[in-house]
Amino acid sequence: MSLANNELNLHALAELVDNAAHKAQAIAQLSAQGESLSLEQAYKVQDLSVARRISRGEKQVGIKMGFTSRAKMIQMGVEDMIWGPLTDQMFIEEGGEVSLERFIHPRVEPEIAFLLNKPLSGNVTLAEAMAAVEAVAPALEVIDSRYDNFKFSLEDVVADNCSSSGFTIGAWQAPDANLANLGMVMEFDGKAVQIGSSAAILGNPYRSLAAAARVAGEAGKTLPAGSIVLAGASTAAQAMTPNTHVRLVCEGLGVAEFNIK
Ligand code: OOG
Ligand code: MG
Repeated sequence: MSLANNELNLHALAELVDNAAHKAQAIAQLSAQGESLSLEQAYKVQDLSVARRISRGEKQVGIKMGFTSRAKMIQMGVEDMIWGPLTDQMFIEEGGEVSLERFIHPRVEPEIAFLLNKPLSGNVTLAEAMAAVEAVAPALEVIDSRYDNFKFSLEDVVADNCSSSGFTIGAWQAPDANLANLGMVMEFDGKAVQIGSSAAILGNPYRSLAAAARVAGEAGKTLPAGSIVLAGASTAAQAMTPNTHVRLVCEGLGVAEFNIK
């Protein structure tokens, strides 16, 4: 089946990925099903699937950037930065518990989160991006591709809301720290499983924030004050295992942690 460029098919694909996420049941990659989506169509599917979440009562609380580090691009075999909305349903209380049953084949990755105190949209300088930050925090993101074997094309993963599934945020810090090169160690039960630096995130996580403003602007959107922005993982993601304490220790920013059951 080849994809006709009409709304109806995009709605059907949005329903497909949304149901897969909602029921935690994997589906074949859209590209493997003969659906050749353009990147623009993929973002439209993402938009429509997020609209389904909103209609179920979820609220958008921010956005996440993806593939902002070489480590992630290499792990997943893609070359471009992506982005997608975060909703309140994805929020994992810091130090709380998360059940593997909610997911298909979840992975966790170390991130840095920003909290905005001013709206951001369009082309902004690094200084403007920094001036819009109320607070910064270490964060962990749970990603769970809805596709079989966690395999996808760039368009597939965009349509699947960039694998977004969960996130937890450590204690917010004043944004006065220099974020350009902070050591980031992600531990499972106290043992380091991924080690990196915030420098891996576009050379400086604030660049990811500026990129978030730009892509939001290109999509005709604004990141409102109060938004959370996840800058993207600094290392490869790690498969989640049962009964595990996950902790990110980020130099100068502190920790973010949760328990997998
Ligand atoms: C897509 C999401 C990428 C990141 O931080 O780079 C991402 C995926 O890897 O499944 O969240
Ligand atoms: Mg991520």
